Amino acid sequence: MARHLITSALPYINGIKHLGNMVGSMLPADVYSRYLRQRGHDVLYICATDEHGTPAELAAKERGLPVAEFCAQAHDAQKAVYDGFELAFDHFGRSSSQENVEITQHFARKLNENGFIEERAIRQVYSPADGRFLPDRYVEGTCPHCGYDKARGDQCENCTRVLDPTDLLNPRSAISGSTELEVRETKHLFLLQSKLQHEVEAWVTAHEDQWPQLSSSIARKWLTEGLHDRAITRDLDWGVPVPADTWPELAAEGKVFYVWFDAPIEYLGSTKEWADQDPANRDWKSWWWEADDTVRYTEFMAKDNVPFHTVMFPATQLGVREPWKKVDVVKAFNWLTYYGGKFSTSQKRGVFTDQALEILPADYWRYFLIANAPESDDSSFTWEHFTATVNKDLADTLGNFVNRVLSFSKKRFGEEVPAGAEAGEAEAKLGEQIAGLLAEYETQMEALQFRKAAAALRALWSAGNSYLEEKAPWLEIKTDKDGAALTLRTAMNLIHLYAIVSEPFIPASSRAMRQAFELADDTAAWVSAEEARALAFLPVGTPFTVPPVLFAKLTDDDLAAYKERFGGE
Ligand code: B3M
Ligand code: ZN
Repeated sequence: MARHLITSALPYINGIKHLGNMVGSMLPADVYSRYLRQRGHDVLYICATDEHGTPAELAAKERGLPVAEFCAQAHDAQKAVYDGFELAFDHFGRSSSQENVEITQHFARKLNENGFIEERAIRQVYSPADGRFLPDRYVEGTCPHCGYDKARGDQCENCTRVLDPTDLLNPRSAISGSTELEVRETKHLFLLQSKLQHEVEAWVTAHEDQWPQLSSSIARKWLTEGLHDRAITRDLDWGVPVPADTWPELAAEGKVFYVWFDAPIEYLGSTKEWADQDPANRDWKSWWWEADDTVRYTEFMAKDNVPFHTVMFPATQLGVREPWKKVDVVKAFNWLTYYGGKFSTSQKRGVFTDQALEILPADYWRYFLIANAPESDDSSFTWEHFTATVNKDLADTLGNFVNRVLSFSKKRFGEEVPAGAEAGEAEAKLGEQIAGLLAEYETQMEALQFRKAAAALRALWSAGNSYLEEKAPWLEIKTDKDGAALTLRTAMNLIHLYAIVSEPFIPASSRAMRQAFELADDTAAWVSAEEARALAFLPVGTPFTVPPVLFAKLTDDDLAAYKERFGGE
């Protein structure tokens, strides 16, 4: 038994996430956590909403809410969707928590003591009408190169040239539209990442052989470009305040830390939030303090977050000079596209997680998304592919098997696992095959190869279908009643096996399969290869009930309706 710390990149607070966000960080982490728990490991699965930064402030403003209130509501709204997806977090926290404030401030103080923070004066656009400094992208104006009149202070969307806010002609505030802008000098804290370059490089070198290639190649690219010193404070009303004991002047000016400084620290913060709910029994530091390093830490995220997790946050952790646990494995994902184009929150293109659950239960999505996870490359969501996969794998291969076996057996032998003949050659062959596929599933899951693990699961389901077709108990029963009973009993044992091994992917359907049988010991604990080979989990005479159809078959009308609602092509 090992201790596994698992985190998903923290979903940003400004809105409900789309399916691409789900498959790129939270869902695979949940699948992996569930698998490890079933295998008896001590798992802590942590996530949280990432709540600071300008987009949160602007989203709150758009809704006419104070930002704290907006974030509280938006957190609950996201949490409700994740509950609907059955993401089994040990804790889903908030980066605005007091716990995160304290740990973030502690990190900053330590970095400062160790000579990795410096105060520097910079010149920034100030908007008196808004009463605030404007981040580059919130200054708009006319591009000096192409004349486009909605160019942003960081870049012109029309000619793609990179800009400085002061380059813009007729600049105005993107927030209020005010044109009365000034350039003011202001002080900020800089994290001297350049001083940590070599240490980070050595750390990456020592760890990257455990990472998938996607993660290490991104880390390498960033290291080659070199680590630059970065401003880690902002002039915002909302964020982790700069601690007054260390920087009284900046604190008095109301400076807060930059969102990417405090967000990864919330992995620790959220763990402390979890512990603070039951301090007598939970020790957050035992998961994060490396002194007694028995924890294996796996992070899940989309590829755009990799630089922050493989280079920037490790630099912060190294600079703190305290033995905080660093990541062991960084599992990164490519993009899920919507018909080959980008899923986009701002353009409302694609399928959002709340809408997905309005259409179909979580298991349909969980299975489809993991079976098509953008692991080695981007992968494309289309309604055609989705409905075809649901129909073939879930409705036909799995759902139909369960229903056919249990209904037929009930009709011919009553509502108990039938006795019948002893297992013979066909069952021995099936057992071998099942044991082999189970081993393949385990290998892929442990290697974090989710598509391949899903393929092994699908192969387990198919093996049951082939066995059933081969033995054809509906014919067998005419000549060999005991043989038909054996076939059905074996198939029922497969259903129980499916209930166990499908649990990480489709937890609700797995419960339904498990609860079809009235077993004294109703746990989802994993099965060994020998148990899989024997296919004899269910004592003869175990009562069962036929569960309702596990997966509805999706029709052409359904497909047309989805495409009509969400757009396709
Ligand atoms: N919130 C992901 C994003 O918004 C970002 C992840 C933080 S993980 C510490 O793209
Ligand atoms: Zn331009």
